[in-house]
Amino acid sequence: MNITFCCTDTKAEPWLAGLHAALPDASVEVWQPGSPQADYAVVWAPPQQFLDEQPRLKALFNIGAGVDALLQLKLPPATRVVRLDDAGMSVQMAEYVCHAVIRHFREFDGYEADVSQGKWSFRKPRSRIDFPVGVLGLGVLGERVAQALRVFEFPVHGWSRSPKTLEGVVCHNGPDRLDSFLGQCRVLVNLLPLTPETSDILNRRTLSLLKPGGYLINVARGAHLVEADLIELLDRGHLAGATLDVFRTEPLPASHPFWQHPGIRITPHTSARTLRTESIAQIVGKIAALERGEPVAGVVDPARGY
Ligand code: NDP
Ligand code: OXD
Repeated sequence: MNITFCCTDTKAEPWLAGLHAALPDASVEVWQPGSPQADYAVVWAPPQQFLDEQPRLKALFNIGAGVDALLQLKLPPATRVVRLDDAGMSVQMAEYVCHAVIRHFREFDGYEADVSQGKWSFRKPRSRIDFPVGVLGLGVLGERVAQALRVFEFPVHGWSRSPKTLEGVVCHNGPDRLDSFLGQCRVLVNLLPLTPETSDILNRRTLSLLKPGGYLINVARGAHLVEADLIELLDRGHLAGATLDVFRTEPLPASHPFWQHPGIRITPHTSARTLRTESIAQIVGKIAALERGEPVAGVVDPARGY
């Protein structure tokens, strides 16, 4: 079996060593223009030339959960695209989102500012009933985040395309229910895939529907958010703040207003990192299943966009 590796911005050697250790009989090589046909590919942001030269792949494993960039390319029609299905990301995402929600709810930024000025002062405790959290997207990551927020007893709502039942989570679904879902939330967490339907979904109109003093946490993709609309709603005082991990342009340009905005906390697309060991184990397990003719989780539907 031949496996080709084509991951931009990723150090190849440890991935090749890990794949080779798990599949000693396979040939595992870094792709170069003109490389021979492979059976499977492990990719992140491959060039179009790679896809054009590898038309007979049985599967293309994306070493991330989001496939929006990959689906912009012309893919070999018969090749399955398989994304990472958790592989250690959901616990990281739950940590990140709970941290952001709790930091805002408990006003830890305010305490930090007070302490830095030598002030010992208390703030009135807030009621979590007044902080319903909505999670856009109840997939692998969104469901884990919703469950983690329940542990802290926040009222939790979720929105997905198809109907869901999750214990302790008020589930809404479909475009007709988006506005009523948003109207019931004060904190909004975005965990949608980026597709033609979800692009720009966080905009002046939708974010205005959040309860006054709303808070946005965007951990999915920068192109979900109309950035100027967020700044306007923060400056108008309808939104109290935002934690953003993803941006339309990454790295965030030095001149971007988000860097200096007092209501915005930023991190450099790090909320849930790809973990090499877990990812290799998942890819190797899926190759074995596909070789046995069995179905695997995480197969992308290009028509749906995720
Ligand atoms: P999944 O595919 O498992 O879940 C996607 C969820 O979004 C599903 O619940 C789906 O609904 C819902 N959804 C999709 N389209 C719509 C729509 N038009 N209307 C309503 N709901 C919709 O994805 P993951 O949870 O694994 O990942 C989500 C995203 O998180 C990734 O696509 C990626 O962009 C981002 N991500 C960001 C990371 C970071 O470090 N910042 C790391 C990893 C991922 P249904 O269940 O009905 O299909
Ligand atoms: C992913 C990401 O999609 O890192 O996995 O954003």
